[in-house]
Amino acid sequence: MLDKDMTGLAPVLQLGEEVAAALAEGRPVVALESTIITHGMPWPKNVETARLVEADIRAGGAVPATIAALDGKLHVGLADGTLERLAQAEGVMKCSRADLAIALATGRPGSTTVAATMMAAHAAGIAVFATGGIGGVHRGAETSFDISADLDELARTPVCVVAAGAKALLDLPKTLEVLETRGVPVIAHGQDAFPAFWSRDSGLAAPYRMDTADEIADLLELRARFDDHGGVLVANPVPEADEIPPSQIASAIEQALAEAARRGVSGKAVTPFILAMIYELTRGRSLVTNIALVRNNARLAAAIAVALAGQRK
Ligand code: PSU
Ligand code: MN
Repeated sequence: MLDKDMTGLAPVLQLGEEVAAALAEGRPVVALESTIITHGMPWPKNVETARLVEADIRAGGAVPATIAALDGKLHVGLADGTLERLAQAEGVMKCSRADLAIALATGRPGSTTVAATMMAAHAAGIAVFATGGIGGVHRGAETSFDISADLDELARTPVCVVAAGAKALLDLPKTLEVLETRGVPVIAHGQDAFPAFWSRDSGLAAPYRMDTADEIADLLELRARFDDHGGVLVANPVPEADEIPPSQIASAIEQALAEAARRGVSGKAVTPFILAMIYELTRGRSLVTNIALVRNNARLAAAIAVALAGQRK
């Protein structure tokens, strides 16, 4: 058994100065993940995007808090030089719930997935988090059992995740089923359909729709009154000008999935492998769309964080 004094995260949490000040004063903060930087995009677009996303959050009136495990500390808010080193580093651990404490205990550099970013954000007192897409139920999960830990984290950790839905390389109907079973409200922003990352419409209806950041903030405020309430998924469609219609991305997805299966790619390596292959197959177009949708999510997350901070005054 651990001594009770050993159980708090405070000794390993390292808040950036700006983040610490904003949290202390009740000003809006938006958490950002780092797996998208280390495993989701190629250098140097990854660091360029991370900087643009941080700037978008600032322009929206909130403070960005990019999260990563470095030198045994859980950093919440990275200095620009640290962000750049992380973006170029080799051998960074992709940390989901199972891995985060291992990275911290061993001192290895670790980037955080949606699941681990939610854990860190909650520990730091941050209620809103922007990312690209969440992990979900993989196609063939009925035999592989490959279901992202992001879904369980959404069920248990009270953080609002703003994402462009989930990728069509996942099994989206099963992903929505699991979210419902685990009690996660899924809200499409500004449309009825659940978005599919590069495409605005997955062909599936989202369970709920809300059109403004204020409405979403009201929901978060009310939900927080229940004990053991978990997270909320806000599914924000990619802007029309940047979308890749389903018909144009489908063959790249099929080819990437087939190649992953042929090479026996499994576990944590699946999502990064498929993303990199789709980037090649679309000759970079998937990345342009990915950048646009993350920035769009950052703007909405900032607006939600601002509305939430206004309510709590
Ligand atoms: N989707 C993306 N880009 C990403 C990821 C998902 O478009 O970089 C990352 C996120 O960090 C997400 C993780 O939490 O992949 C899910 O991985 P897994 O399926 O292994 O849980
Ligand atoms: Mn998986």
